[in-house]
Amino acid sequence: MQMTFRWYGDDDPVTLEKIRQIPGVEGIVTAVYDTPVGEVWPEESIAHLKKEINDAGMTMEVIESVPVHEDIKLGRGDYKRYIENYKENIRRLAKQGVKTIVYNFMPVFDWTRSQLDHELEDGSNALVYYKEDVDKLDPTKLTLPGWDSSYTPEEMTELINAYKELGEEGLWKNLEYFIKEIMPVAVEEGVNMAIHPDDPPWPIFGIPRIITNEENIDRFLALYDAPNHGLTLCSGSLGCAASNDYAEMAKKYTKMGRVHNAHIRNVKILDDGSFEEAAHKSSCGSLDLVEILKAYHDAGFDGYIRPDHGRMIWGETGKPGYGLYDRALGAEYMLGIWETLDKLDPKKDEVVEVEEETKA
Ligand SMILES: [Mn+2]
Repeated sequence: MQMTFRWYGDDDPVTLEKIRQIPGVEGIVTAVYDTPVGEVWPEESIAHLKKEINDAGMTMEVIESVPVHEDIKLGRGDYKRYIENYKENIRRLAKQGVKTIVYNFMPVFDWTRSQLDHELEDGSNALVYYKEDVDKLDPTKLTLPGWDSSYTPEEMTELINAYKELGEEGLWKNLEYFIKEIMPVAVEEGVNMAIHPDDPPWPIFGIPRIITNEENIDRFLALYDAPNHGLTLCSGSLGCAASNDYAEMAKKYTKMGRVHNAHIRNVKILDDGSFEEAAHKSSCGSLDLVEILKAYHDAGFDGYIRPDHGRMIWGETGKPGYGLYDRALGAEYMLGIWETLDKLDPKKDEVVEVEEETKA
């Protein structure tokens, strides 16, 4: 397991110098943010990012995300050119030592929340999703950090209608086409592709969402038979639906060798299915982090892991979900659980004893 931390580049107030002071964080998860979606990332930009990160004493083996253009998801317009560009990005990233690329196949809207600074009982702020509030939102006039805000309300209406018409099966068809195009390149380059589940894992605004539960993840993995075709298993996304048993999924897909990247965070599911993002500690939310990390540990997980979102605490301001302090606490909590699991693992002792006997 390698502990990593997301960093939004030179504009991120959470600097690499600060991240390197979090004990146990070895890798940075980042992306080239100034190239329009669908275009090829300049090699100099990738090399520059890598150099900055390496100079700060950390690795750049995970890229999150190389976004998938809406034309690819809709199978229209310039989708063939965008897929060729995508393949070129895989090649260029592989050349700089990138091992895992995160992407998602969520139509139009990336992660969705009804409020980004909801005050919790302890005075900290967290992102929340209250179903009642989301139902009242007008998706054509809505914008959240990380979303493409370049659409006019008219363009947004057209896009939403196109997805409604495409439907779930149409979206599956376009995902399958995309996977069959890019995976041979990823396999050749030795890169793991790790799809991020939809957040939240249910359809919003009448638009289909498909990477939402075990049945659909099974269907997704069956699209291409190679270990490189895998997952970013995010507890903060899949864990929002009480019907998803995240620890079970972690165990199952790790044993299959398909979890290349794990996003871990707690979430408090409310009675009506709404949810609040919570501190990592098990008692703060609906997920049992010890059970989850034990599932990964016992299945022999050797991929990348990172704290997902964090709350804003101690007066910190900045990018919602991506402050320094609460994510650092999350990383330490997880590393503490992992170290305990390692030390209490009876299998570890067996290995050590065998080694000692061989030496003697
Ligand atoms: Mn995530």
